[in-house]
Amino acid sequence: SPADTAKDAAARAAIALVEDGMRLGLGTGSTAVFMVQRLAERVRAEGLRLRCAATSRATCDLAESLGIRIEELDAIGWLDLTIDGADEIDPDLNLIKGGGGAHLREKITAAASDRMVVVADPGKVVERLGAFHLPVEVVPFGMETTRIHIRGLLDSLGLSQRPMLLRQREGQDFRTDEGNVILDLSLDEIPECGALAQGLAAIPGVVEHGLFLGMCDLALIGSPDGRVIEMT
Ligand code: DER
Repeated sequence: SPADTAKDAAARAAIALVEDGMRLGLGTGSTAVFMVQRLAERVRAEGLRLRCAATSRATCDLAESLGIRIEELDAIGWLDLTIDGADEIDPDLNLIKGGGGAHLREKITAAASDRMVVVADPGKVVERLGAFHLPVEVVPFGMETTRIHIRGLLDSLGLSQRPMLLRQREGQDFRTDEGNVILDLSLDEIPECGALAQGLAAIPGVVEHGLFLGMCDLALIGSPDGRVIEMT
């Protein structure tokens, strides 16, 4: 499909940045799948020696099935480059992530990297963040009280009455790799990303949110004709 061609083009451009001996963070999601596949091709073809950390069990399983050795992030200690997808990318390279439910490990991994490069198709590029739901990872213990605190924060930011949905998968509450649940906030737009991010981080029971502010260094936007636009 055109979107797949765009994702693969972005993935190939990102993998071209990989140098022998690099310590890499491997992202999660459908675009990251193309990235891992392209990385595996280079590893096989060139015998690249890499140390790779995965941002989800899904990415770990895929990478290992393709012959890429995966290590725990703490075994590597620090990364040169993390390559990951995004749900929304604004002109300042602020992101909404978490569509795949991996944003906690993704943010930890990106924060442990000298450089974060995002790979995406054109549909992810927006003028303002917020049309895509904002995922908030929450500890199940006392979740209803956490929802009350989040509701209070949204009210204080002029985002009252916005839907907040407990993410489901196959009729069950979705559980992250850490065993937490996710509340998806439908905000439409986010006037003050910084205030919302800080407010969410301060709520007991909130583990992580999908706002990645000031973390992305480069976004590679693939297009269906195979070209790639760089956003820096
Ligand atoms: O869950 C995530 O953060 C993913 O990276 C997501 O944001 C992008 O997934 P996609 O490449 O399948 O659109």
